[in-house]
Amino acid sequence: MSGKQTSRRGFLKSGGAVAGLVAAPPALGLGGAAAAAQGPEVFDNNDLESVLYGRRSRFVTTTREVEGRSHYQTPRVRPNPQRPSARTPLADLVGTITPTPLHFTTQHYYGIPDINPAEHSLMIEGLVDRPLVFTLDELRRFPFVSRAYFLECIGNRPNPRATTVTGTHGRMGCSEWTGVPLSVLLDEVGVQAGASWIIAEGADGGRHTKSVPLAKALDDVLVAYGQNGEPVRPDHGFPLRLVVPGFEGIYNVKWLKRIKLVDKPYLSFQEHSRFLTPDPKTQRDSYDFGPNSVITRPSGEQQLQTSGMHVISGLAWSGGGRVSRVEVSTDGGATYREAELAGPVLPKAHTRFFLPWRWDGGEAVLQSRCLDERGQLQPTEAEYARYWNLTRGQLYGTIQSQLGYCNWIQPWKVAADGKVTNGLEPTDVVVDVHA
Ligand SMILES: Nc1nc2c(c(=O)[nH]1)N[C@H]1C(S)=C(S)[C@@H](COP(=O)(O)O)O[C@H]1N2
Ligand SMILES: [Mo]
Repeated sequence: MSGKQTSRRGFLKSGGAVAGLVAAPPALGLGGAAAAAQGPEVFDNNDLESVLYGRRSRFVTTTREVEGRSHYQTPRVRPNPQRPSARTPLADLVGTITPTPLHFTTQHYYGIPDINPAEHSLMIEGLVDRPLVFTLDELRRFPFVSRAYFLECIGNRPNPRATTVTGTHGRMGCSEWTGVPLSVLLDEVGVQAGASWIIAEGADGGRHTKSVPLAKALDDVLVAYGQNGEPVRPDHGFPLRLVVPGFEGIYNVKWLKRIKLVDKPYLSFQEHSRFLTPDPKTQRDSYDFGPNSVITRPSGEQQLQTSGMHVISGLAWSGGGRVSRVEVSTDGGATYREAELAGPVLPKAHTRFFLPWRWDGGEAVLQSRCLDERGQLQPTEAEYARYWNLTRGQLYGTIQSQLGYCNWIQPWKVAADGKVTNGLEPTDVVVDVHA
């Protein structure tokens, strides 16, 4: 093992090693802790259980990260603390699709329902010609699409207190969703003149409800039954969920059971409880999320072992469509270079980028910025604050959902000893609510 390690480093030092690095990642749990940790037991890769339902190597131990308490002044709103939310371990992932068991999950109030798909149905009613109830079986008889879309909670925000990229951006994932375009079902029921919004409702105890503009519903919204090639898992809405590409996560109603066509948006509980703000200049709803990106490697708590060739890699995405360009800076934003986009660049989906980088062993500040196909450029923290006329205290002391989409740039600082830490200036108060 150490022999291999040494020879790989020798190879890297001798240069021209970028391809080697990509072809032979040391382990998915990059650097130190995760790579060193091992599963609790030795299991047999050849047993029937592994044949029937594949499992990962016992040397890969990455898990989701359970959400801690919100800021101490934030009242405990969840009566079901046994079922916390959890973040995606972004630093340990490669590519663009989030493995479903590692996809973040946000849970409001009532836990995960145990739904028998044979007894579940979707009702579409309200301002329609023919109210209809669709069983799962009936939905499977309609034309469908499979599309990769990111799903992100408004609770994601660069955070000076967070030590890892999971802490700053772990409330997101990207899946291939399969389902019936809502436009197809709306065609079936016949939308009446005067309808301009839909209300979507879930079957969880809290009856999670969200208003969605009809124009969006007719555009690219899906009634999804598949996620990454299998039925949507219970965490994520089994057996049916709404997928509202590029919009705030809260729109993506899980355990979807009812859609009502209405003539105006309704302020549901979820929409007023933590989403209203006294300042009319700040937005209540985040429709299309703006351009965003973050470096996942190297990122907080990772350790560069040696100077020389590295690859800086991360994710870029935008609710406004495709990522058109990602730029990476190694000097805290003084200069930027264009990164390469690895893999397909799909609208409203995570796009993996990388930039080969020769580390000279000195201090560096790594950060990325995304330009999307609408020409929108990801702002710095200072630009964001100036635009909304907010102090740094307000930027981090306000609940995320009351600020709007927090897409400013997240820098990572590399010290001379190779240790990577959060590059944002410290601040006194950080409110962190997983909305
Ligand atoms: N029925 C229902 N749908 C829901 C929620 C919920 O609590 N109940 N949470 C919403 C929020 S705030 C987010 S960010 C996403 C999270 O989806 P995920 O758990 O599949 O990652 O689901 C949304 N849909
Ligand atoms: Mo959310």
